[in-house]
Amino acid sequence: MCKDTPIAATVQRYNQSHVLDFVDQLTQSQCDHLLQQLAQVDWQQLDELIHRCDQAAIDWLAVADQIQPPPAILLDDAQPRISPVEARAAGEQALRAGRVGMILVAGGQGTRLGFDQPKGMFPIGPVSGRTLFQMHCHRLLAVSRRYGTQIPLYIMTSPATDQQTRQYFAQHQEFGLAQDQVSIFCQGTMPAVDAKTGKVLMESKSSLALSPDGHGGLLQALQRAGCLQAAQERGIDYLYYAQVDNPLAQLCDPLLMGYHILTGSQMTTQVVQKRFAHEKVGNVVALQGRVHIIEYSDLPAELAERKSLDGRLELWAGNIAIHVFDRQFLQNVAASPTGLPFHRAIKKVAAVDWQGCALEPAVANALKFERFVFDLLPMADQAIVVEGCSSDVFAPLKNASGAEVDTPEHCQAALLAQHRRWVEAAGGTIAPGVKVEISPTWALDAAEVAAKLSEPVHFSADTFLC
Ligand code: UD2
Repeated sequence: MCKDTPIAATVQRYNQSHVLDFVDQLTQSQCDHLLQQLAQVDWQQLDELIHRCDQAAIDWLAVADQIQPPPAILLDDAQPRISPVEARAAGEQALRAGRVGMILVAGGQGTRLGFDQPKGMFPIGPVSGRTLFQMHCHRLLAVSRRYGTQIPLYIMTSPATDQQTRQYFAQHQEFGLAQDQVSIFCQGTMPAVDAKTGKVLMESKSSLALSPDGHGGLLQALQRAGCLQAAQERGIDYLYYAQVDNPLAQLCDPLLMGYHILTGSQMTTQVVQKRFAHEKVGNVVALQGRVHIIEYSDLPAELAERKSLDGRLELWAGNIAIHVFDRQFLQNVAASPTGLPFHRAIKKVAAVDWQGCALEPAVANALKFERFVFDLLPMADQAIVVEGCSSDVFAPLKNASGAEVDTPEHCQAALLAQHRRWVEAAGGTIAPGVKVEISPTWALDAAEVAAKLSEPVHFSADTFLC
């Protein structure tokens, strides 16, 4: 039944007929499930990826002498080309005019975190226990209220996180956002293939081993879900982008928006000073007049450790995955024939062997294919880089408690430190060891805390201001 279908001829053409080896043992529904998966694969594209060298791979060592730090708008610019006051005003004007939308990528599973639900559902609020999703939604609600507009929120999930994320938002009535303000859409997947033979791996006799196609899958997913068209019809010209795992991300920050607008940038990237040479972040660099991001795993040691005359890292700009896009730029790339290049990664993927027996690989056995959103940077004719203050914009949640960096404890400490700074700057005091957590719906920034704390307040017990 499955073997005499058009897909059988296609998989045969690409020497992948083994995917149908078990069909005689499948029920009709299992067969339909497998056929549906096979029909969604772009077999020509996959064949090219298997047999051609990595499209996205640049030999960074070969161009090392051309790689420089990116031209950036720095925090300590004595004579900035664009005044922060002007930039903030331009960003606020765009927000008030309803020209800004928000993209949150939340397809990653919390594998490194040891959390078996979507990472956005991880409770991180130091006093409140609010989840990452709640914190981002409260911030967006606060920004929307401040500028008198409904900022649309586009949340990208993956097959592993989609259903639970939708249920979570429905259960919590979108955390106070309007229902039509939140669009949840699922990213695409790519088959994993055997690293030695190039054969597509089967997760079971009736299912391919599919993986999310990377956060760069955002473009096709936005396009497929109609979100780019809907954003255009809604008058959205700019799309702010952040990862769900960073609760310090200043969503829709008017200052960053303003720099993006006043420079005519198509893609703007917020960076922070790297903490050390081999920090696990992308490195934002300039190469032949374009901005690129070299992932930490691809950065040659000599480049990572290169120092400037003042002794600081020459490649200082760490990618914190906060971007601002021109909506039109995304539409142009999404409409282009090739779109973003695929990166190949060799990873462990559980599969079944030719007899259908489960294989638990002891070593990395498979090639996975992912797109990275930051590959949009070199495609932008005009891209700018803006430095942010790490303690105010970056505290990613990556690892389980006990790891050296980016654990829930690190994240919570950064949140509490920021709120402590805001309270003390407003003349308040917090007893040592006492936790004060501030919801964005109570105060979005230091200025709003100062306005709220009209007289000095002393906090002697853990407090959640909301
Ligand atoms: C990412 C960046 C790194 C730095 C760091 C900052 C890459 C490859 N590296 O490292 O340069 O900016 O973040 O925290 O991006 N995601 C999806 N779908 C996918 C894959 C990822 O939605 O298919 C989301 C995921 O939910 C997470 C984010 O993208 O929020 C980053 O995912 P990652 O774990 O692949 O990248 P990471 O954290 O190692």
